[in-house]
Amino acid sequence: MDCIFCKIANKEIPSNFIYEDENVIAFNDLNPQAPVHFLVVPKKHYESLNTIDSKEAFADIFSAVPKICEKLGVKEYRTVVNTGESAGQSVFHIHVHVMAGREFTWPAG
Ligand code: DGP
Repeated sequence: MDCIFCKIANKEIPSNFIYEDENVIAFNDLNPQAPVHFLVVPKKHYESLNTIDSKEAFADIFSAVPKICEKLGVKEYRTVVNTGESAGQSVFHIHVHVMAGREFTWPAG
């Protein structure tokens, strides 16, 4: 399967991880939308939120977010999970965007 985030997770593409544990990695977004903008990505390939098949996978991904934020000294942040093309998903390996360091508006664009 030709998946850029699988290649990053497998270290086929060198990347600076800001976090790694048994199941999850995090790295800075290539196209940052805020002073802090990183992605939390499971090592296992799931196309999107719609195809996650275990509570453990949800827990692994989302429990990493506050851990990483604490490590970075980030207390307030926006999390985004784009699901499907019309919602803005461009990489079809689930990831949580975590953005901080500026004011965010609502509704999201
Ligand atoms: P989304 O549009 O929600 O699927 O977000 C995909 C994000 O992934 C987008 O903000 C840009 C980022 N991205 C895509 N390819 C790479 C890459 O090779 N390295 C990094 N660090 N980020 C990437």
